[in-house]
Amino acid sequence: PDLEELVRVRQEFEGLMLRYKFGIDEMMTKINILKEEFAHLHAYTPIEHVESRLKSPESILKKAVRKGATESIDDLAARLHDIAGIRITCSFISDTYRVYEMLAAQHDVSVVEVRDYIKAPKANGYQSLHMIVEVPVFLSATTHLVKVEVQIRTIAMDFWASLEHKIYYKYDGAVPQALLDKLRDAAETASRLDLTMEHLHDDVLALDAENDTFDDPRQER
Ligand code: 0O2
Repeated sequence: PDLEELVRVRQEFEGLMLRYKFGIDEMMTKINILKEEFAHLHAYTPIEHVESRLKSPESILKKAVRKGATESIDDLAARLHDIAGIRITCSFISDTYRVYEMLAAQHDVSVVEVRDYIKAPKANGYQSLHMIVEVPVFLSATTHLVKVEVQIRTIAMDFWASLEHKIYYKYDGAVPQALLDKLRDAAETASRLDLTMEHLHDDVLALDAENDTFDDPRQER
């Protein structure tokens, strides 16, 4: 391609990345509003921690090549759903679904796809609730529906996923079987811990309901 073409493609790509950043900004505002409202209304928030990331151009290109989405920038945007990513960490499994429902219910958020790796964990043990949403971004002259991947998981699932991710990259995908087996075991341990914590939390709520002391938003359902 000639220089003019390169400049044009670069500008188009930068525009695309900016729209994804705005998509993240819109979703982060929504999530932070929910978090703050919970803190204001209740003694308890289902959202522990939120982080966001814009996929790097290098990772976008790698994934685009892997998926064969290299025709055009529009092709890339249509086929890669996780250029804009948000990760929400919750204390309990029930909270992950609660947060999912609160986001899905917003009028300007449309859920494009859901992958429930909590109900059906991946073969390696990975657990998380993924939703791809489309959110409108209003620019000076145009409006864009921007896709954002929201991953919702518990603290235990997040702990497991971040270590697995590091190990995966350290071995460039070729992780020794012994480590894969240990990771699977660790995923089961994390899953058991989640269930134990959920039951414990339910017990505390039940006791508090008897004493009428704890303000539990889940009881409003
Ligand atoms: P990174 O480095 O986080 O950006 P597809 O092949 O398109 O059908 P895709 O796009 O991989 O599926 O979607 P999926 O399965 O919903 O996974 C998207 C993201 O979820 C990944 O992005 C990871 O962030 C996370 N993820 C999925 N599987 C695993 C896993 O086994 N371990 C960990 N640690 N994270 C996982 P990227 O682009 O792969 O990675």
